[in-house]
Amino acid sequence: MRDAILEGAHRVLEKNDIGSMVKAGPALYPHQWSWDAAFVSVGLAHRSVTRAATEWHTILNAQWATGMFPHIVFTDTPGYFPGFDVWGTASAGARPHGQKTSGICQPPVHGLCLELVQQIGRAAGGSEAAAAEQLISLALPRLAAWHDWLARARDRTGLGVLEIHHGWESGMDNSPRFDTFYDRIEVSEPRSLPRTDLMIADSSERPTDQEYQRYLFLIDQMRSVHFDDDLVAQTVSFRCGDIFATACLALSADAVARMAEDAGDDELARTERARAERARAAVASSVDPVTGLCRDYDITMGAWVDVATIAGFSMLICGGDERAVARQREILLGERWMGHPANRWRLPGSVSPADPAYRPRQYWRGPTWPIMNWFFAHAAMLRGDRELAMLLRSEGLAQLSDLAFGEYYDPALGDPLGSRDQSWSAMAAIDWLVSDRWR
Ligand code: 2M8
Repeated sequence: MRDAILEGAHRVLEKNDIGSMVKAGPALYPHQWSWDAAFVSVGLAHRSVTRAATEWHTILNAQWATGMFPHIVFTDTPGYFPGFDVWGTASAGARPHGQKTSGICQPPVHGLCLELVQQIGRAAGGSEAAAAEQLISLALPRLAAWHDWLARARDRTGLGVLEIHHGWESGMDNSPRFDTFYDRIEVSEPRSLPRTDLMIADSSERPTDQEYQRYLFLIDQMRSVHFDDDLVAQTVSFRCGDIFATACLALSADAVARMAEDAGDDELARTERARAERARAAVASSVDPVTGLCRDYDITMGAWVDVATIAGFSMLICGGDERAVARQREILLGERWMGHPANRWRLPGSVSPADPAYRPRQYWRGPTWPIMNWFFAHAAMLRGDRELAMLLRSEGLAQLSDLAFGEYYDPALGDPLGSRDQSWSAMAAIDWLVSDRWR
């Protein structure tokens, strides 16, 4: 089975590869998404660090003058809504000339993924190692600029929690995390919605039209101020302190600090270490003493948001206070989450099957996401929790043995949902099967 999964996973990346980028999904997502691309570069590096570097060049070339990595870099392939024209970033002064991008960002997993590419290159040696070193020297200052931008534009509350302005910036688009934020948005003039996604995926597995109306409303607000950071923060109706993105930043800043130290840039290493500490402290301060889970922050209302989703386990991503980590681990392995009797595999869903909000087939409202399984496994390994890491790996590989490389899966029935041959699901399989970290 191992060989079949590995072969199938490499085939997915080859099939989705259009030269300058690997499409996030073959039909549903015909462009480069920011955090998908960072993850996917790890899978690519296992075959060719040079090809992984090309993926990074596409990410880096699209970086805005402000330092932001935009969430989508568009190809000319039609068939994705909302496309480049809907975004209206043509009028955004910070967008690099000639690059078609969206105007928002995604979770900062870039540093942690780049470090894995470096490790893969070094282990391979020869020209692969040289390609990795060349990439690192090009990318390090750009990652520093990206983190500087997050600190400047997205850390405005004083809490150290990264602020997002759209559910799409979280990567967990329609998660119940954001229901109270979206419920406050009244769309007075609904737009026509050419939902290209529904031509490919089952509508019951995707966000609703009402949700899309609100997604577009927020884009319009940002577009009206030409995606200027300060004006967006004053204008936009959605201001959420995203705890999961903050945990991602802690891991990425750690990784950038290590790469900087290795490159002899002590000043950058110091800056990034302080950044990681600030992010980690913010994640720890979000823990609800009653539930033990991390919480997002509602910036408009000035309150923590108590909704239990996979993002609540952010301490298991970034580590920190040992008691809080141990408690989250116990809850995650317990019968409301991975150990729920209805689960086909011992894997965490996006929402607990025991929660009334649980929808087993609807996108970020219940399904299990292979990329999340990989990410939690990787983070557990970094924290030295080999037992959890290896459990997530073996259950995650069992899930992917259907060779569908689903974007997400029904936790109980186990069938693949959304897009098939999703690039980041293939990447998870490749890394689990090939990397020495998992031996
Ligand atoms: C999903 O998001 C896009 C919008 O950005 C969509 O639904 O059209 C999310 O799962 C996101 O996390 C992911 O990066 C993207 C591409 O895989 O798809």
